Amino acid sequence: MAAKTIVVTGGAGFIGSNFVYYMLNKYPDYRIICVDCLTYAGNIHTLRKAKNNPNFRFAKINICDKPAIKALFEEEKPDIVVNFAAESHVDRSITGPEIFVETNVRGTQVLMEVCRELNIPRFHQVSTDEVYGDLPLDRPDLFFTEKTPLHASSPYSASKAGADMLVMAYCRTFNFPATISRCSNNYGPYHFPEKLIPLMIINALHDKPLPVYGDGKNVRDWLYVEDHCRAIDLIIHDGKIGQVYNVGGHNEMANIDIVKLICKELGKSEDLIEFVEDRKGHDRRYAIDPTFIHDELGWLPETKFEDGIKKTIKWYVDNEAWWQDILSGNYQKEED
Ligand code: NAD
Ligand code: TDX
Repeated sequence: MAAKTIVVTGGAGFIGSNFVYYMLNKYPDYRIICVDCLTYAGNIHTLRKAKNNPNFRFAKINICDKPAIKALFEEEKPDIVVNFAAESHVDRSITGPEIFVETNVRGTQVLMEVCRELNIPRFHQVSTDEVYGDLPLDRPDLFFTEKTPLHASSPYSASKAGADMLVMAYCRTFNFPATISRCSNNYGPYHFPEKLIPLMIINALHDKPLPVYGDGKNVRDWLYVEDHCRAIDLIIHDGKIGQVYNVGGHNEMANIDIVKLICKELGKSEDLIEFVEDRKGHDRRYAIDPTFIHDELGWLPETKFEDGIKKTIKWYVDNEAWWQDILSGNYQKEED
């Protein structure tokens, strides 16, 4: 396969950084350019090992900054742009929705506009199953397919749905060469400790309360982050232009069961669990039907939840320096 140059936006965040490492490892002759403006969710230290690789470049740029994006793309002439950059935390979208519209909607539009002006051959939008809204708990037979109508519940998911609509509109109106993936909840290394799994691991390690929203029965469909990276790799190489791909692994778990499992794995008492006020508009259940990506691209998840959660807990135990830096705020200091 001919060597390619790939721009990865949001590559200093959770999934983006995993994708940077996945691609550098799998394609040693590809050039990987990470574009990230390092918001509170971006951590340059996460990319420390990538920075030693001569095929890797980090560019501190906001995806809404069109002149800067255009100058970079003119210089690097990417074959593919993969857009992970986003505000990603639902709770923050409830307390401060504005930045979600700016980054998730306008940022995506800026990237597509520059790609169009420079005839970049391929754009991939990393989206989420949350654009479909939620499913009831008493209908385990229902799943999200690519044909499920968009029905977002939170400002976060509405902003991601807005971006998806723009991508589809660019495909239809301008023959823009894009694909979209809508993935379920990811977990694994480098997950920012405001999200359920890393927050619970770190709080449990500190014997601090484990705040479970509402009744704890909300269900998420968990996918090990490397399986998501592999799906995107397949889509950008073999996917069909204009196509949406749902990505998920039939790993449905209630929040409370995950928290109990983390307590068990770490030898902590379930007495740490505290039921707290529910999230506003809290989606009840997400569940992806991954038949299409399996049939079209042969994708299947490889990591079972029982194994992935053990690996993830071990990673947090072994990499305390990574998350202590986040808790102390040191991670926002520039790399030495
Ligand atoms: P994250 O919050 O961990 O990382 C986001 C990254 O984007 C950070 O490095 C941040 O600095 C960067 N960023 C934010 N605004 C930017 C801007 N204006 N310009 C440049 N960089 C900017 O997010 P994540 O969990 O890794 O999610 C990545 C993508 O995957 C998002 O688009 C998200 O919607 C999607 N997604 C996430 C999940 C999940 O479970 N985490 C599931 C499905 C889809
Ligand atoms: O302290 C908590 N207590 C709790 O009960 C937190 C942070 C969360 N929760 C619940 C809310 C959700 O039902 O756990 C579940 C998972 O919460 P998050 O980790 O915040 O993830 P979620 O809201 O499901 O969204 C995630 O998956 C889809 C990502 O953050 C999104 O970016 C992605 O699109």
